[in-house]
Amino acid sequence: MVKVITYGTFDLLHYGHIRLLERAKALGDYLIVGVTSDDFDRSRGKINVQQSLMERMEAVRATGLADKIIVEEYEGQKIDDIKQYGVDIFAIGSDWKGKFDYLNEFCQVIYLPRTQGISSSQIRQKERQISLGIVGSSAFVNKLSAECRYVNGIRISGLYSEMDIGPEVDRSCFEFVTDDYDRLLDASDAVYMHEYPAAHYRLIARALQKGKHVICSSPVALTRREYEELTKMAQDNHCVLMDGIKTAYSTAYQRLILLLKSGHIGRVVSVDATCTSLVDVSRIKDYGKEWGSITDWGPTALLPVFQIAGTEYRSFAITTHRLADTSFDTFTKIDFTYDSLTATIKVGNGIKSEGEMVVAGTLGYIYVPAPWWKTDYFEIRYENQTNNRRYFYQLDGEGIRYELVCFAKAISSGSAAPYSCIDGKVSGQICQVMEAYYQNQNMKFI
Ligand code: C2G
Repeated sequence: MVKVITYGTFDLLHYGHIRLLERAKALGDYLIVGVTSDDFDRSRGKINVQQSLMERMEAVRATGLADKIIVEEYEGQKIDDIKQYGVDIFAIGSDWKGKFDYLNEFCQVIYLPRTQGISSSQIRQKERQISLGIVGSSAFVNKLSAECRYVNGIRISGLYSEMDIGPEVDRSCFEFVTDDYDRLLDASDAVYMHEYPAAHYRLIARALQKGKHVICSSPVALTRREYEELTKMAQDNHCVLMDGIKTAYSTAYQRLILLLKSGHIGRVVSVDATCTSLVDVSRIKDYGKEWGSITDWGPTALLPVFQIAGTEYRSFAITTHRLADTSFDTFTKIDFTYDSLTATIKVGNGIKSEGEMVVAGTLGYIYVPAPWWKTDYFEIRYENQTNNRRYFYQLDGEGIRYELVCFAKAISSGSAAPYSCIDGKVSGQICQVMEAYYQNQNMKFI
């Protein structure tokens, strides 16, 4: 019996895929099809895949051409599979010509001509493009427009800000730059909000009232009540409102949360997260329009606290240092006490510290080195060091790219919940901490 193997993502299965499978099958008597896992696709930069692994496997099964379907999960798996299943022929489309010659050592390699005129990318692009307006004035805007290029279905429209748009912003990425917010909204289906936090509520409310979807660099609002109003407004207007914390979308961070939930370090007893950056505080002019430590870094540092320890803390205490006569905090520390664990965040804009995260448990601890909020790597460490484990994952575009993919999918499906990596409870609690901070609750000044 001649065994043939082929691999692919098979997203939105089309005529080109089916022809490939038919020809591969005709090369032998038994066809094995390896369908790539979501993680493997992500790690090789394929982030726009629309269907889940289960859906893609089901589509391949429904062709009736595969005698066996397996999942392709890691680099180098092809050699293992060929040996394990006693494969005689490896077949793949001619777009891969030469790339798999190294498999000749294990079986015959055949490149089959690719079917012209059809591809998953074309099918995906035919879906309606989301026109995304950007609100912001800092260099982050450049990162955002660069990342949008990797995301199918999103096209950037204009740029608007209430602040001075600095020379560091590349205006050529936008169709237009305007000081008229309504013009931006009218030209867009959705907006990415990266404006100073005190403006969020007003600007988001206006966008939602006009039926525009919003993703906002956290915090979404500066009080719990405002956050809840915006959530309700989004529901009433059938709009997606997503909290933008890029760390939540990084694979390493997501795996870390799953490992914790499956008890790898026992019961969690403490979460400590530090995020700082050096900014030139002497340049801060308009204090009401700044991202202080608490608004700039607070949401990122609070993310693991609320996702790991939950949002039901018993008490909290804030220690902060503000620039004289301003509400701009250069450093803030918040301690949370829960029934059976403790959590601390330290954030700074204008000071520098080690930006690491440690989650301690009854069996061991998780250590994420600086800068933990954009890490591709973490360790689980135990008393007996020989049991330590290291985890590496691909991180492209600091997580912004994945965040945008999820936002686009949420808009197409009409619901944020299945795609947002941040629960509404966590976003609401972040806004509540902002409120506590600006009301000087449980606050000590240093
Ligand atoms: N294909 C084709 N004609 C097309 C489109 C795709 O013959 N118009 C072939 C591809 O060459 C590939 C298979 O169909 O052999 C699956 O294509 P994709 O789903 O795009 O998967 P791909 O990214 O090529 O994955 O490690 C190798 C990968 O697993 C192959």
